[in-house]
Amino acid sequence: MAETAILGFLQNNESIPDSGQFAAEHNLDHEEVKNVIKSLQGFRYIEAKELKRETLVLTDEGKKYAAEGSPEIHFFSAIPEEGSISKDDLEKKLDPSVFKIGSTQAAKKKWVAMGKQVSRKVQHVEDKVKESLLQIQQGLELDKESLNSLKTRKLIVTQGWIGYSDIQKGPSYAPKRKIFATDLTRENLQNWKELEFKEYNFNAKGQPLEAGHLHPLLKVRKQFKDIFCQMGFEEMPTNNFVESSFWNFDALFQPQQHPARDSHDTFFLKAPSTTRELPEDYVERVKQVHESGGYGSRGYNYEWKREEANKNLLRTHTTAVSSRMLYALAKGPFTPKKYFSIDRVFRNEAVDRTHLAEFHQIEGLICDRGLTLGDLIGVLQEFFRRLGMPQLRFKPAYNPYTEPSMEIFSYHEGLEKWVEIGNSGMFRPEMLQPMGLPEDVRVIAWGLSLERPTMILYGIDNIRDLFGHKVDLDLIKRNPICRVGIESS
Ligand code: FB9
Repeated sequence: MAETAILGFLQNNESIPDSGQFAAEHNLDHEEVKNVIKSLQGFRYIEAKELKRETLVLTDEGKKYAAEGSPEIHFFSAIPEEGSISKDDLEKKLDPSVFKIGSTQAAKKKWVAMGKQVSRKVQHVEDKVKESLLQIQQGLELDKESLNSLKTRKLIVTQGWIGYSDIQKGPSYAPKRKIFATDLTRENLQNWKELEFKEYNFNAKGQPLEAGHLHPLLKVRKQFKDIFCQMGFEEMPTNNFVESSFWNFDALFQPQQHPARDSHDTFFLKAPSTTRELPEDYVERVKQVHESGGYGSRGYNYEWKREEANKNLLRTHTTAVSSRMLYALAKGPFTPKKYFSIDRVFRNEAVDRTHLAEFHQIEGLICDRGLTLGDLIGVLQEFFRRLGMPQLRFKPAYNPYTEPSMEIFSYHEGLEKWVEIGNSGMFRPEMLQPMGLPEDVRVIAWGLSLERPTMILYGIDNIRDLFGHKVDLDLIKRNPICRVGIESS
C-alpha cells in the first residue's frame, strides 16, 4: 500500500519532499510510511534524510472540545438569551466539568455576568477554542496568543515529530520491489538461474538462543577454581553443610566460650542436634590442648565439655573442612599438600547490603615442612596478582586458629581505595600437633568470600540482587562474562 504509493510516486516525480505531507496527501498512516521508507532504504530502492521537528498535538481534553465544542460555549448556550438563570439550576443542567471550566472561561471572556443569578453580557459568541483546535488538527498555523492560551489550558502539547525528507530513487530503485529468493528450496531449484537471490548478510546477529545462564557467582567461582588449579591446588570435598562443633571449632583450637560459638552467631541444629561419632583418641588430645595446652602452649585452662563439641551446626566457615583434611593428612605418611575450598558457610548475622545469613567462602591452604609467614605473603601476592590485584598490604589480625594472622588489603583502581580482600594466617600448633602432623610441618592459609569480588566485578551494590529469592533474573541473563585480571602462568 504505502510501498507502491512511494515507489509509484517516484516513478514520475524526482523526490518526495516530506513524508508527513505525503502520508496526509495519500491518506496513509505516517508510521506505516516511515517503516516502508526504512525498509526500502535498507534495500537501497530509495534514499531519504531523517527529519526531526516539533508538532502540536491535541490532548484528550483538546480532542473532546474539538469534537464537541468548548465548555464555555456549552455554558453560554445554557443561559437564556434574555433574563437570567440561577447558578444552581445551571449547575444542574450541565456536566460538572463543563459547569466548572465553562463558568470560569465564560466569565473570563466577559461573556456572562456571574452571581446567584447568571445572565448573558453579550448576544453572540464564537467558539474560537474549537476552531483553533481543529486548525491544529489540520496542521494549520495559529497565532502565538491563541497557541499559548491552548497550551495553558493543557488542550495542546508539543510533540517531537520524526519523518523523512528529500526521498529520492536509490541505486536499486524499481517501481516494484523485486522479491529476492532467500533460500535454495526444492521449488526454486527448477528455475534458480532466473531468480535473484538476496545477499547473505554475514553480519546479521543470530537468533538469541534461549539457553540456561550461569549465575555470576558461578562464573567468578570458575575463575577462582582455575587459578587454584593453575597454582597446583586440589579442591577439598565440601559437600556437608551440617558439621559438628568439634570439627568447626574445637579442632581449630577455638575455645568453647568463644562468642562465635553461641547461637547469636551460629545456626545450631535441633535434629540431629548431636554428632554420631568422633575419633576418640584425637578428641582426647584436643580436650588436653584446650584445657592445659602442650606442644609449647599453656592452653586455655578451662573445663572442656564433650557435649559442647558434639553439637551439630551449619558450618560457619569452610575451615571446618580444612581441619578434617589436615587430620586425614596426619593419619598417613606426611606428604606436602595444597588444598582449596569454595562453598557455602552460614552465619547468624544481621542481613544488610553486603551480608546475608550465608555466603560462599573461598579458602586456600598449603601444608609443608618449614613454611614461613614469608611463604604465606608470597603465595598471597601470586594468588591475588592472578586476580588482577597486584598491590597488597597486610594488617596484623587475630583468629583463634591462626597465629600470626593478617588481614589482606588490595588497592582497587576502580574504587580508588584500599579494599579488605580477605584474611589469612598460620594455623596454630595447638591445632596441628594434636592431629599428629610432624613437628616441623607448618600450614599457611587464607580466606575470602565469593560474593564480594562478584559484587565488585559486576557492579552489584546490594547482595540481595545477587543471591537469594529476590535475585534479579535479568541480571543473571544479561551479565557478560567478566574476566578477573587472569594471566595464564
Ligand atoms: O572477601 C572479602 N573481600 C573481598 C574479596 C575480593 C574482592 O575482589 C574484588 C574484585 C576486586 C573484594 C573484596 N572479605 C572477606 C573482606 C570483607 O568483605 C569482609 O568484610 C567480609 N568478609 C567475610 C566474612 O564476613 C564476616 C569476607 C568474608 C571472609 C572473611 C575471612 C575469611 C573468609 C571469608 C577467612 C579466613 C581464613 C583466615 C585464616 C585461615 C583460613 C581462613
